[in-house]
Amino acid sequence: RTAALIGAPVETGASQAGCLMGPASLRTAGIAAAIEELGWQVTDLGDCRIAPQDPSAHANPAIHHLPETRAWIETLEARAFDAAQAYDLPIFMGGDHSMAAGTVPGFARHAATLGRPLFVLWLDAHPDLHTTETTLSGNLHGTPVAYYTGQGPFEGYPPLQAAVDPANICMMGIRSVDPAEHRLIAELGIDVHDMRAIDETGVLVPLRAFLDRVRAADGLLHLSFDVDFLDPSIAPAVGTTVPGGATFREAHLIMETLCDSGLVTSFELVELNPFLDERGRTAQLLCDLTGSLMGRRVLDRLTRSYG
Ligand code: DIR
Ligand code: MN
Ligand code: MN
Ligand code: MN
Repeated sequence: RTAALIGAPVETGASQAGCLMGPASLRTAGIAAAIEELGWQVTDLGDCRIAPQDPSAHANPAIHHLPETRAWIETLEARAFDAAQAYDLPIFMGGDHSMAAGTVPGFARHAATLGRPLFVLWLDAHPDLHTTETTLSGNLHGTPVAYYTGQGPFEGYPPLQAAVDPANICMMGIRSVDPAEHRLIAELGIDVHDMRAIDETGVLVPLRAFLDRVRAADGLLHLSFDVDFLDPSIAPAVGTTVPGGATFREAHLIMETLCDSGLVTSFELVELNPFLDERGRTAQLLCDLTGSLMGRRVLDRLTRSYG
């Protein structure tokens, strides 16, 4: 099986600098070797880049770095589409979450060429469901889900290439939602499992139900992993920490279960800010989680005897 590593040094969607270093930190933590060790054939395609952009104004004065975001979306949409044709598992190393406004539509366009739907598992403290009209912070990493499900208006963004059906999204770990996002969750009927729901049922009940839906629809599955999904006590290197996140074992169990399902066709690690890390600790954890997603197991359980 073939995997591609693609760096997306995007930080213009976040409030503070540092995500630019995310791909370098993941490489330093040994992400390529961790995957190769599991029998994958790994190609590191290097980092994507955009040309310098001229500033532009938007009716919403909070918004910053709109031309850069637009350029990243166009670049990453094309890179995701191409990588999905050429590799079994493209892995985008972010970069703040505004990059998903490019990667997800690129993978959705690829799925459409196969006549199959794209599903998205969104692991995040936030639903990222703002439009350019509703964002209060102006940080465009809060907008990708609204964009790729075809909401609007999105003045200043490129025309959406391929949309994801909101019914094909599952969100887990959510614990910080703005009022406009709350309204959109209800309107679109997105399958959201907030931290209270996870406390009540654990991660496997909603995850298995979602994977059954992906399998039944013969869907492709993209995993978007925001570092702030994790509890800040184990993953401090993110600009928007929110208390009460997923534990070490909850996160590994999700990755292990996804691995067993064989359904994941693309993956992105986003919002790692190495400037905020503690001696590479968060980057190392992300490499280990990637290992669990791609086949690492400490002990092979005797699955058969447990039935
Ligand atoms: C907040 C925070 N909803 C915003 N969003 C973040 O700025 O729109 N997303 N941090 O990852
Ligand atoms: Mn996010
Ligand atoms: Mn987040
Ligand atoms: Mn559900």
